[in-house]
Amino acid sequence: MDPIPQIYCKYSMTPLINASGCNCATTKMLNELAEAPGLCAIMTKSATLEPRAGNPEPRYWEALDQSFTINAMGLPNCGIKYYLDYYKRLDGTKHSLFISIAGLTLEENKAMLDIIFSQDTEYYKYIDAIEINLSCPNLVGHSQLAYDFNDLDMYLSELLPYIRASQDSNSAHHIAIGLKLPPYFEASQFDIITSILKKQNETFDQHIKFIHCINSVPNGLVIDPATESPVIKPKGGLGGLGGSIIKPVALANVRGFYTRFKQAGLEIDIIGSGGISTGTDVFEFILAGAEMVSIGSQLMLEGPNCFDRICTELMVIMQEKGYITLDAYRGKLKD
Ligand code: RRO
Repeated sequence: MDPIPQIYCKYSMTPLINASGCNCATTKMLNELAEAPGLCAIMTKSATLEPRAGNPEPRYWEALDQSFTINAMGLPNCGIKYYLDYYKRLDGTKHSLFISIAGLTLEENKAMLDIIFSQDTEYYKYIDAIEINLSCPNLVGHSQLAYDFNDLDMYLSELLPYIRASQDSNSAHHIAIGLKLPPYFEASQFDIITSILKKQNETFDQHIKFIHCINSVPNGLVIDPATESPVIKPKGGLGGLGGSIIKPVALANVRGFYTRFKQAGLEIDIIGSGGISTGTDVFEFILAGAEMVSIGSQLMLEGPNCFDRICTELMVIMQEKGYITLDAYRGKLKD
């Protein structure tokens, strides 16, 4: 089985998935994704054990020129069972089904995994991948685990064997396990994360199959000069930035990990995310080394029709360049 489950989609050369948090929190939104052409996989809003209302509004804002978004949603979601029940109802879909989990503690993530792998409900039979979100930037009183390298290492050392044991007891090894990471900026940060992932995968039998990078660029501040106040309410106006302005950071993260994983002999796929709004953007992310790409802000700005348009644009640029498959140019960024 491929590390990231790949299934038939209308444009089999274009592995597009929605970014968690974007148009994927409710049944209505997920249905829109399931019906959207050009999408080969679906991701849920990051789930917690119980439903959460999230931060006070306004908590999301779009720049007039659509060049960026800022959000401090605070993990509003319908609770893990809601999303698992939805996927159970979608049984037989042509999409790969990814569930994102973002427990506020290790124990909460374990409790959600218990539900996923429960013998009673057999939810694990209906999902293809679990993405563990270690990078929510907007939780008051919580820092991002993925920026604290010691804690991250210890956390994974406890969580990965727990998942493996649950998978073993259900023969559910087909479920790919991945991590949603925040943007990193220093070469040393990429080196440390790579060595943590290498150690974890050597210890736990290549258990991490993919990383998804980048989550929004944390703690931006957008001010409305007319009202002389931030455009969003939570956290004194601080929120995660998305959209075109973060694309160079996202590309650098994909490239930074792709080259290091190759050097380290690490077989971990990369889902690229951050500022993708055109087929050319997708082309650049694949060139940098992405296996799949996710669309976040553009999905919010344009709606689920964006996938079809982006796929068509990607096909055009590939035809112009004479590429028939993504593999033909994946990771082959020239010096
Ligand atoms: O809900 C959010 O505020 C949120 C999450 Br969990 C995340 O992972 N990334 C983001 O930009 N917002």
